[in-house]
Amino acid sequence: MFIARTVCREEETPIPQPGRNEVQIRVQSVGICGSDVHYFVHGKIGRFVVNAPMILGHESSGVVSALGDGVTSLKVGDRVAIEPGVPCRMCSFCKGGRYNLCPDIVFCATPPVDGSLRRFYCHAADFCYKLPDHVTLDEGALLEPLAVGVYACRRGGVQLGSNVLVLGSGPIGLLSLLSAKAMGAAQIIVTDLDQGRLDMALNLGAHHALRVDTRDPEEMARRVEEALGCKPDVSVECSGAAPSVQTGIYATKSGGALVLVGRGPYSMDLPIVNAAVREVDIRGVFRYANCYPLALEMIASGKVDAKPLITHHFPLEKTLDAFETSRTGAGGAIKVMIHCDQ
Ligand code: NAD
Ligand code: 572
Ligand code: ZN
Repeated sequence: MFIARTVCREEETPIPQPGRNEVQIRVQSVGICGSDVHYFVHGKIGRFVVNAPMILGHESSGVVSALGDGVTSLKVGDRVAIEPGVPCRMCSFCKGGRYNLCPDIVFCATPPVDGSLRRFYCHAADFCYKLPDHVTLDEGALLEPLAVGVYACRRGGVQLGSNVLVLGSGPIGLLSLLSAKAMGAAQIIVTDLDQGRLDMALNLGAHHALRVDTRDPEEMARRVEEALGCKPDVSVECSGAAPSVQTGIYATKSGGALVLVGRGPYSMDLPIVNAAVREVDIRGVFRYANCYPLALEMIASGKVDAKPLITHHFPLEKTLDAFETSRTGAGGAIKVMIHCDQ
């Protein structure tokens, strides 16, 4: 039997020194992700079990404070966003450009790998992205979940004129919405159980918002079609709830795509024949690859304003309060940001 015995503690550790091709970063902003909260509360996600003390945090930005041997792309003082997964660079997935599928990827705050919720952290220089002066460190941290949204839209083939359904309006659904808008979607409709999250989606530019008040996925799909005036070309599932995935299948236009971002039960009952006979492609999403540059460009150009997602700020010393706020959603919390250098 697994018994979660989670404790949170502040610990003094030696300041890490950068290895070859690494930079040392004075960490500034760290967003709390649902997975951080899940590891904290439950001590595991699927087969990834926290068996030893682990530093959380993978949505981070900071200022370069030292260079390891061989680093020429960055200098001390550069403000950077940190892409948290560093792959092996050698396997067929890495060489084929799908490095998110690298079996040897080292990803921050996925056990047993420590994350970046700390004052100093060392990372591969080529997975750090220099921020232009007008892009804030908070926005730098938001590039991580935005990269998930960008990748989800790419996997779904969102393009100019697409009609898009986003199921679930948490941070990932909202950033998928913003990505789809930036990629030229014509109409975007969102769903959620929570009216506060739907209101946020409407403020961010969703054209329609549907509150899920029935467990009948075919009824939800009918409401989506009625609101849009057609079935969506692309559906991006960002809740992981089985009824929502079912809605995604029924709602998507024949020949369209349903992208599975949300993580729910390992196995679920789905109307798979409905998808098959209407050639609705069901596509998985595992984090992202090659999406930081576009996510940064979207922010730097002003095409995407993700700042309204940040609802709460805490200093590092108040990390426990920050996690509690994120866990409970108190005060309408969406993205909670921790500041490590205040
Ligand atoms: P979140 O829990 O904040 O948001 C999920 C939202 O879905 C909530 O607002 C909730 O009210 C809503 N929801 C729940 N049941 C619903 C239903 N039946 N219909 C519609 N909406 C419903 O989580 P998040 O941080 O936005 O992440 C979303 C999901 O994406 C999580 O499952 C997370 O694990 C997953 N995720 C996956 C990847 C990946 O690589 N595939 C990356 C990041 C996050
Ligand atoms: O930002 C990366 C990220 N990935 C998430 C969730 C939250 N944030 N994923 C869902 C969980 N999986 S996993 O494979 N795993 C625990 C490693 O089940 C990774 C992607
Ligand atoms: Zn995450």
